[in-house]
Amino acid sequence: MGVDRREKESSRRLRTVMAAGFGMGALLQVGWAWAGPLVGTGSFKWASSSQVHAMLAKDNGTAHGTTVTYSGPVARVVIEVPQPEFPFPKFEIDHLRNPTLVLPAGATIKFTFINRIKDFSHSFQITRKAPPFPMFPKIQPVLTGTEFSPASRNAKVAYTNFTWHPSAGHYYYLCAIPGHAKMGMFGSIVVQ
Ligand SMILES: [Cu+2]
Repeated sequence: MGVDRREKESSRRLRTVMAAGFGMGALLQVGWAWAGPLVGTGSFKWASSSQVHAMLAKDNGTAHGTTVTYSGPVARVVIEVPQPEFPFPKFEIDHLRNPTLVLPAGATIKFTFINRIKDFSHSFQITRKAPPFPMFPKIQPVLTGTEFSPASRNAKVAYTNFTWHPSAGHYYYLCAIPGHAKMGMFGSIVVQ
């Protein structure tokens, strides 16, 4: 396939994504059914900003430099896609942008994923595949995490919860919306 044709193909796919909206989320998930828990787009709930504030306070990691370290049998990892998105969308955990997470092997990891962005979806997936990620990341998630979130609307913010029981190893988290991981919306996870 020539470069021109690849570009046409990729812009065609992008238009399809724009047209399909949440449908694309379902499509991307078809091959991922074997992976960990999946939170469907329709399973997101709505929180007020004071509820979000309370959720963020439940994160029990310790931030240091560019790393957030968790210990104990239950790690509570609260992931936020904060406003503003400019210049690029990002994840924020414990006030750090796309930090490396250090998690205890065998622990119960309780994730809360919050999308504060109006008019735009994001997702959260965990994979062993390392960056760089292309426009359409072809990953085999070890934890499917979320489908594309609803955008937040009016004063309400979309959020959801899911759980992971990781074994030791090196993983990455990323947003599966086309282009987001390519622009840097990802981070590392070390389970030890
Ligand atoms: Cu995203």
